Amino acid sequence: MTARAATGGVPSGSIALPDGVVHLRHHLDETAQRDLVDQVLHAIGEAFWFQPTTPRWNRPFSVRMSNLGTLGWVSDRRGYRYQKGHPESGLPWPAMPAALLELWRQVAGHPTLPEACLVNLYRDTARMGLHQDRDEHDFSAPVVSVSLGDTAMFRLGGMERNAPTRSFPLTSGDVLVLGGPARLAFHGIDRILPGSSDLIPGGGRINLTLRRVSQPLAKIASAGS
Ligand code: MD3
Ligand code: FE
Repeated sequence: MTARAATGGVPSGSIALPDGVVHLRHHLDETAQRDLVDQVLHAIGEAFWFQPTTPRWNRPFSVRMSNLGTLGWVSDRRGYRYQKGHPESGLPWPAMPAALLELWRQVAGHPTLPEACLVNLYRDTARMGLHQDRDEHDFSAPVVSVSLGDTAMFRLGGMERNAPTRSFPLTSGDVLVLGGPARLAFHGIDRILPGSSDLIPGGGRINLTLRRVSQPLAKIASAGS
């Protein structure tokens, strides 16, 4: 699949990286960014943040997390998984703001809607090591990522952990669409540049990742026949 096929009607002027990666620089203007941060922080409130821990060692991530939508990604000593409710309270995740569903429709080039929006909060020294996103049951939909607040140094590799990597900044309002062969690429956040934006109350960076998690019913039915 080419980047263009994976991402639908991407406006010209966007820059194609490795196959399946589209980086829409400053896709959201200042007003759209502020509105989105307001809506997301309001939906999450105080109650829905959690501190994920690593499965093997039960060590806290440096990133704080929450989720919006019908399914949310969680990590604890039992492993990585998607679930319908908050890991401590069991309460269902808040709904995804309409603006995020609209963004997906615009850039994902995929007929279904996202089920999960992982909200990552990076304050000053938070980072995310090189990893693949492979806890979903359907890799045919792209992952759509929205960067808000401080600039992050993003690292993108290949399909194997030891493949060469490249690094480039993600700035507030940038949208990344990762589909086709890039869907399973290794990636991470080396660091953020604290104080590079004042968008997030209390400082730092918020990344939103919109994902399809389950296989469409039609696909399950045809596989079983
Ligand atoms: C490349 N988040 O939550 S978003 C994650 O900025 C995650 O918080 C980072 O990696 C962040 O899993 C990076 C950009 C991104 C998201 C998904 C990808 C890049 C990707 C999936 C495949 C390849
Ligand atoms: Fe990831």
